[in-house]
Amino acid sequence: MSKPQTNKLPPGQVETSKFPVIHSGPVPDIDLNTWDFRLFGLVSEELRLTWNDFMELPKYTSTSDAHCVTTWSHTNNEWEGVALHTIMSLITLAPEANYALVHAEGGYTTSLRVDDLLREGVMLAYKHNGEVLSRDHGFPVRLIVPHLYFWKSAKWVRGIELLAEPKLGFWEQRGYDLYGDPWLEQRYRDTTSRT
Ligand SMILES: Nc1nc2c(c(=O)[nH]1)N[C@H]1C(S)=C(S)[C@@H](COP(=O)(O)O)O[C@H]1N2
Ligand SMILES: [Mo]
Repeated sequence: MSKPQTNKLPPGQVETSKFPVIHSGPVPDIDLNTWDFRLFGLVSEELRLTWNDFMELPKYTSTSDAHCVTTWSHTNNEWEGVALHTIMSLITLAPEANYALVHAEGGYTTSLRVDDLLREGVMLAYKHNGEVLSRDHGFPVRLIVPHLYFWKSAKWVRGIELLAEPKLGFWEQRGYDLYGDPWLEQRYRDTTSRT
């Protein structure tokens, strides 16, 4: 039995049936022959995966809801890709590496904690509802962090930098909350920076 809709959404969110496309800057053109994904910073050895390396990793599927800080939610998204804990298991973190800055095409960044990267449902996704990710939604790969507001789910993701201290990403620098838990409505650090 499915849960009633009313109990499903975090406070202040409204369900939308269409899947909005939101981002700053242009949609990048990606060549899979030159695409790579890197884990760097406070790791014992940097990891670089080519597209072929990435596609050889074990597949992971997870269904989750997306909650944008601007109040729309798009529920029941089936994502297919690679679990982030699979990728993190390929490296050895420095003991002080508790934070991460996610890097995407064109300079978009977002800030996360390493323990949040290892949570259930957190993944690098290349399919949405059975179809290859569209260019607008992040082709070839986007991060999915279902338990935090959707600005953390970087489209066109290219790497993760491991850090000892939190570093603000694109929206966190512009007043969004550092952590962004939708169930606690951690939207903006202060009301004056609301856009
Ligand atoms: N690279 C990149 N990723 C991004 C963004 C962006 O501007 N650039 N915007 C974020 C925000 S604010 C939201 S709500 C979601 C929107 O994802 P969608 O376009 O697939 O709905 O992408 C997130 N990931
Ligand atoms: Mo957003």
